[in-house]
Amino acid sequence: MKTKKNFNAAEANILVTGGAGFIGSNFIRYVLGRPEFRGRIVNYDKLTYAGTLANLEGVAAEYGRRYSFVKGDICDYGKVMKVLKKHRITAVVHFAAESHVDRSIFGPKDFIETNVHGTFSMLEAARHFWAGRKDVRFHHVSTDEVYGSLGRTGSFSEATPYDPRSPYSASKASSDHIARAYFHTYGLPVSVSNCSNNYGPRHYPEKLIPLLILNALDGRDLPVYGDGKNVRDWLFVEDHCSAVWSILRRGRPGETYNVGGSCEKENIAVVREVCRELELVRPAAANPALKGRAYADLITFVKDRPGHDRRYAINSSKIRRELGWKPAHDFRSGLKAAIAWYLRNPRWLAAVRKASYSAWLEKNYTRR
Ligand code: NAD
Ligand code: TDX
Repeated sequence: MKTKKNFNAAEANILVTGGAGFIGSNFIRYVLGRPEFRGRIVNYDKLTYAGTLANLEGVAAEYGRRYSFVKGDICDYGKVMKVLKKHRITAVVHFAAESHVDRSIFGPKDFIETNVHGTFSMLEAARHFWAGRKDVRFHHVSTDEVYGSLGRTGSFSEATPYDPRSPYSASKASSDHIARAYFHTYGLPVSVSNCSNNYGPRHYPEKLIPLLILNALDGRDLPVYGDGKNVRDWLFVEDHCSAVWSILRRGRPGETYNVGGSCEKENIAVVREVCRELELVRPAAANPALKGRAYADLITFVKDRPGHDRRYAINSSKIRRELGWKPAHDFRSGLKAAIAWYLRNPRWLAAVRKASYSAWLEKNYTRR
């Protein structure tokens, strides 16, 4: 009798979409660095404003033919199909997305295009290329924002009904539903993860934590939306990478796993912690850009984000119980590591500063 081969992540040829972005690039480094991983990784990325090959500096030199990069759009079915065939891909880890909520408010079209149509196109390509094989895997990476906004208590479980509020979260919710439909309808071995807010190295500085670090070092305002009491549940990016890797290794197709660090914080508390840590490692008194002010003096309350979700909190007991995953960092150690990384990487900073993220924000957010 012919035995059915099971999917083996350690031997897989993995196509990582969005691998030049924040989490994708950390994931590629994480997996290539795992001693049990003997496969190859192909990074497929369009290199939008959020993607840069600077995030993969040194990877090709270290891993040779086990890592390659292809520039392409996930909406380009023909190109994706060619890459799947050429590299005999056995797993897709789908990170590519438009990821910034504020940008989705000011220009939702790209979010529908990439997050909805692009995910659909990736699923179609995988379905046709794998043609019913079960020893393969499509992992779709998503967000806790699909569940909507919480009140003072409670947390999101995998059973929480979807209630997205921003064009970003609505586009991710839509892509999650399509991904799950491909499992139920076509038997494509799809898994999904919904993760809370990440932070850490290579985070594009339009997002809160890297924006605070870079603005503070430059002596610029630290913009806090609304009353600063919105709550996010923070997870160090490497812990998200280890969660996705444990889903690939031991997770079941058809399942959804919530991922989070049980680390809820009001935004204003995050801002203060960033200022405190910076005062320790790069005191404002010795930073000429501060002109005698403390970092905390830069805190500026600005107009709120429209439809700003009040609170997110993730219940990640399923992945902890079933797959034995747990985060390795708490917020203090993670924030220290993140700040240290930004201070050690001035070339990376110079490259992203050119993208003038602050000008974009200032154009779209006026002060109160
Ligand atoms: P990011 O914006 O830093 O990176 C996105 C990457 O996707 C970039 O390299 C970009 O060039 C690429 N990309 C965008 N459109 C593309 C297209 N049409 N074709 C090919 N490549 C394209 O995003 P991130 O923060 O690394 O997020 C990655 C994924 O994780 C997203 O799906 C996001 O929804 C999800 N997620 C993010 C967080 C977070 O806190 N950042 C939390 C939970 C889930
Ligand atoms: O300048 C700012 N001031 C501010 O108060 C920025 C950029 C943000 N904020 C607030 C808004 C949020 O409450 O800080 C919180 C975090 O904001 P972002 O960093 O923009 O993240 P968020 O909107 O929570 O979404 C992030 O986490 C979930 C990622 O961008 C998403 O891709 C992910 O799905």
